[in-house]
Amino acid sequence: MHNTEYQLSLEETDQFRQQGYLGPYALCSPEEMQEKQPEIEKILETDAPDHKNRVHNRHLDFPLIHNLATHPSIVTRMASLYGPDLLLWRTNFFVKEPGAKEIPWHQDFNYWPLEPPIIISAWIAVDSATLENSCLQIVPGSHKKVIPHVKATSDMAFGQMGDLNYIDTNNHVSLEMQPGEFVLFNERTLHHSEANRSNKRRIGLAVRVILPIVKVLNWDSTEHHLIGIHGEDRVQINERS
Ligand SMILES: O=C(O)CCC(=O)C(=O)O
Repeated sequence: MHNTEYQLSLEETDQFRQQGYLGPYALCSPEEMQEKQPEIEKILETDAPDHKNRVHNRHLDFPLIHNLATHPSIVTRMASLYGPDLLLWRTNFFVKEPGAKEIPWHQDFNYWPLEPPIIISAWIAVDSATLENSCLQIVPGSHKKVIPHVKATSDMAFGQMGDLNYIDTNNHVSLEMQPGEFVLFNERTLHHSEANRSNKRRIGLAVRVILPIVKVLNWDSTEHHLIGIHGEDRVQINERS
């Protein structure tokens, strides 16, 4: 059973429906996350068994990452929003060293092999994330509209970006976070981060969770699999033979 202390209020679930995001909330204290940073740095220096990219799916080989991704502070809140049955699909680190490029405005559903593309993400600050070192920024309410995505310009960190002709970022919110804090957002919430113009590294860990009705069309590797993190999978459409 997950701790009821993390269950969301009606006001919070309503905010998520209206704004497409919630938080920041604390997963652990800044000091506790700072204690974990050296191990996280080591993990990022080792090859991932399941995938050629070191920043992907390290919850599969490191309990520390699994425990962060499945912390009751995250999972109980996700269950308040999406119901009891939740599957962990992916994790990935966003490491932005000084000088790192802008991550363009985008909606996550555009990139992912999921049908239907229903995903709730938690983005956990490993380092402190401030305006100075390119914290996550989102547009409240943007999840109500699907934005076409086009080829990104060469100054961007992604190959595709939301078409700026359809995007109004005037009311964007900067999600500054202490280490150990996280936010929740959904697959259509427009978000981005500026180029890191500071001399401070900024690492975040994104946790992607799906519902059992979501079919995974493409796996990262043969070892990649879903992990039940709350409730049960009554549908089993992703059982791999
Ligand atoms: O870490 C960032 O700057 C971007 C994160 C992001 O795009 C995501 O979590 O989907």
